[in-house]
Amino acid sequence: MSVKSLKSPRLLLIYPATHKLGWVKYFQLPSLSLQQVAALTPPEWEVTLVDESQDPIPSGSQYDLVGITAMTHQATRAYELADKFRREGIKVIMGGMHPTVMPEEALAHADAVVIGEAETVMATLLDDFLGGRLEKIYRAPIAQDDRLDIPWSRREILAGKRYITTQTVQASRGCPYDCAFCTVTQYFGNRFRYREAADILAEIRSFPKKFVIFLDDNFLGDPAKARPILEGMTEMGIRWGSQTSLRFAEDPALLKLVAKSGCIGLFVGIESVEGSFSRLAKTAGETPQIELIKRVRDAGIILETSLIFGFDDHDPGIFDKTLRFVEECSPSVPTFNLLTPYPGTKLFQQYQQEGRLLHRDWSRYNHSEVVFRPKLMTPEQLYRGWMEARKEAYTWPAILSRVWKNPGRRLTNLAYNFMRKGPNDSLQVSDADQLSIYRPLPATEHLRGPEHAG
Ligand code: B12
Repeated sequence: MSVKSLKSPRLLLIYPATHKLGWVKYFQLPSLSLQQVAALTPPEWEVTLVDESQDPIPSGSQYDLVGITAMTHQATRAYELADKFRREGIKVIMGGMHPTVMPEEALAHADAVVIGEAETVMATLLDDFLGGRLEKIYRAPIAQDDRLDIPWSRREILAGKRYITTQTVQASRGCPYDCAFCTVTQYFGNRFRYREAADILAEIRSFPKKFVIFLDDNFLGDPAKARPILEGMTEMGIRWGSQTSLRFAEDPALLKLVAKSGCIGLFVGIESVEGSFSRLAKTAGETPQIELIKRVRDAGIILETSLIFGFDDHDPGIFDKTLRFVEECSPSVPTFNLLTPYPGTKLFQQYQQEGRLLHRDWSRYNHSEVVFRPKLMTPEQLYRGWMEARKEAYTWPAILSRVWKNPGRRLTNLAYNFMRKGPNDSLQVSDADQLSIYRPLPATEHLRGPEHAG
């Protein structure tokens, strides 16, 4: 059926929620993915955003087309929602990281799937929909150049919702490092692609407050490209935060510029303190990580370091070694995650081939449950070690010692640590039992492969 005759077609975009959030729902960031999809939608469309953590799911009758985004842990809920709208006779399109790596699975619930970045395919998809010739797959080519040309995201679709801030932008996509546990290189290309500095600075200048969060994987990954953005922000008196790899701190002049440009916080993936995952291309440089962490900390920047437990060369000694590492370099906020082999990664492929995946319940691929059989530990040892490490890193003496060693922003540091302490303290082994992390998978489940997009 063609819907070309409709006056103003209506697109509903949904960010699925995996569980109910209390007051913290107002301390989240809005989905940039969907703001970007909205920006790619021609102006004749009426676009509505539903963030399920804040909004009820509406009836499909008010819309012509529904678009749903999904990371892996959101996929189960995304499929439930897609099924609901299709039962109401509304066509559903899906995109984002999970449908990108599992398009065949997503197509069991959606009429069309966007594989990869929507910028090059969204207009065609919507035109096809209006013309009644929607195809099943819209595959974006994997970008080969080092330029990123994307429209500014549409923030007005967030009206009426509350977030910690809506002032988020993305300066770059792509990554040359291709880590085994990450999908970014395969789907966003093996180069850092940056937007023009002038375009980013103009977008930041349009914000009412002098504050921005960059939702990049590695904002400082290419210092030559990041420098003009940093210089621009220095002149504008902006305060900002982002995710990056630590390597930038090898260059004292760059670290100085980062601090001077208004950086208040950085999130870095350390991943592992020993073994092969401590020497990843993205982190390995001349200077040991411990030294780089101290440098960033001493520059007065709040540093959140993410550490992962469960790699194949991790034995039960890894928990203590990691805690000693954290004690020595005292990053502002240490975060500990359970290794999660996401579909579409080399790790997922390996564990699947080795029959080590415990299940494919995507809602439990969330960094807080053991979903695979580790090599040098039992799943239970991994879960308990992770839980105990989180508690130990957030005892009051550990927190106060960290805050004391961080010269800048002591009160903010204390507040962050306090916010993390509660959830860490409340973890219990019974959670693991309740989540039945040790339930074995029927053998056939191991044989099904991820539907690769590449
Ligand atoms: C910013 C970010 C966050 C923010 C999210 C803020 C928010 N509310 O969205 C924060 C810090 C909160 C976060 C948290 C988590 N994140 Co995160 N995050 C990212 C990051 C760095 C960028 C995502 C982004 O906004 N990109 C900008 C947009 C514009 O790009 P995009 O999402 O790819 O969308 C484009 C296309 O995919 C497509 N598209 C997307 N959705 C849709 C929908 C439709 C209908 C269509 C047509 C197209 C389409 O069009 C867009 C434009 O091209 C990515 C890495 C990456 N490069 O993707 C990881 C990433 C998405 N995160 C990841 C993970 C694992 C998490 C956590 C689970 C981690 C944890 N320890 O808990 C949590 C989950 C939090 C939650 N809300 O449930 C993984 C997901 C892996 C997977 N297979 O699911 C990624 C890929 C990181 C990685 N390297 O593996 N994350």
